[in-house]
Amino acid sequence: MFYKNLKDFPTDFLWGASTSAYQVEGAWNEDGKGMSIQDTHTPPEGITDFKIASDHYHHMEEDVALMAELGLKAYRFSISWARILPKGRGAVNEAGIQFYDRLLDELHKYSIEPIVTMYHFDLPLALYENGGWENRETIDAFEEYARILFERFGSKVNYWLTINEQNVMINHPAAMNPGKVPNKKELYQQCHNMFVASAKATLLLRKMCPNAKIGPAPNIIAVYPEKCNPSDALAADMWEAIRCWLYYDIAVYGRYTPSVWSYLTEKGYEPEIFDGDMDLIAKAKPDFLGLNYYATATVSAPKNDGHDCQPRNGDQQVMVGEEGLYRAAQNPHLQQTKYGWLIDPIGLRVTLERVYNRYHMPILITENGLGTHDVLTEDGKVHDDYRIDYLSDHFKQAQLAITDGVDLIGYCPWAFIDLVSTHQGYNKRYGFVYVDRTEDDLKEMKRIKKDSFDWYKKLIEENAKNL
Ligand code: BGP
Repeated sequence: MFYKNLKDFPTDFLWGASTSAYQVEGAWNEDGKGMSIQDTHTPPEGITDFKIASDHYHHMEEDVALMAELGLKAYRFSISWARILPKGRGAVNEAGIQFYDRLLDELHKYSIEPIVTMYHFDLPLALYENGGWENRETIDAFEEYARILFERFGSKVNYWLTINEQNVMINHPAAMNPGKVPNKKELYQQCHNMFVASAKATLLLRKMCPNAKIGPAPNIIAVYPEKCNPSDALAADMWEAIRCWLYYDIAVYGRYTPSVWSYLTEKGYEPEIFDGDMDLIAKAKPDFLGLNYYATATVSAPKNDGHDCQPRNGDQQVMVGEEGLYRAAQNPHLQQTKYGWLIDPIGLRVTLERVYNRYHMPILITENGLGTHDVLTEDGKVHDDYRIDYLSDHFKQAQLAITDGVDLIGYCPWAFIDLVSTHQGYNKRYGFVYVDRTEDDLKEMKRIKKDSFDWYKKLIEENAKNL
């Protein structure tokens, strides 16, 4: 639909930016922090690990001052579970609590709304070694961890996100399982246990911080059938149900998506569900839906020739197929980033529409951005006009979605500052702020505002009036 007049972004719109603990903090073994599974990561030759990252742990005040200069209304970050509970449960690390306390105080000083992810890919190693998410004890550990977060930080946080990209952890498990990659049956048990853990945390928040809001943050993207033949459409529906709807249906409707449950039982992947699990899940309705969006997917009907699965690298945006269900297809209408991620601003509008029409709940975009090489030029600047184009194209589509009637409450591009990519090291940059380091030379980690910083600052000041 084309409009003569677009609706404005709401005046209290949460213009934000995102990071996650293991990708930005560094200080991996300092001040009592325990190890997380990310600390065991051995990257390919020439690519950095997560140990120093952007050293935000030691630059926190400087970084928050930059957020204030950028004019951020909100900052989405994650708390490192192993910094709070070095063994995943049990003794609390007070130094870890103090770090996040100081961070929250700094944010409040500048009236920046914290949006806190409780768990972003960095399961404490001790829990992983005890069976990880397949072991129901991890549900109890998550509830204990949630209790500590709400007790210690509840008075300072209005927005919580339970688990980042649970669907990516299940569908692209290699990066999240340093040992053996689990099979699908094991993965869906992990998945179910995460659903129960999120529900318990949500119910706990209702008791402990009744005014705070909480929601999930899966990676949700629209899918297109490759052609208009009905079998491609059916394959796309199935892909969307398995890859996306399951994660919101559990959160919002408190039940497994029927076609996904049929798929799980048919394949023998269905999880063991304990008495009371589904009641808990049904009671724990979120307040809003977090949504990470980078690119859309395209699928065709399966060919059942043993090649439907086509596994590629562990990159979460690279489509995978599934034997007998759907097959990854190319979309010739879309450009790609240097890293092969499709660029599809209209797909964001399609995604927001589909989500809103299905759930009628406020949506918060918790991630979206362009990962690419940036060049620090001789004038000491980073001229990232390509990032400005990317974000501006996506913001325009978000505004169209608002005009369509979608209740979009905020937009947190990935990322506030350069940080270590989950799969591709430090050269793949996303930030508004450049960090002067390379894969193997940490230099002084100087913070440098990119051109996109000035552009976003103005956009926030004007509430995107001149998009
Ligand atoms: C999302 C993750 C982020 C971040 C982002 C970019 O899936 O939630 O943690 O990594 O993708 O991905 P990458 O770092 O692989 O470029």
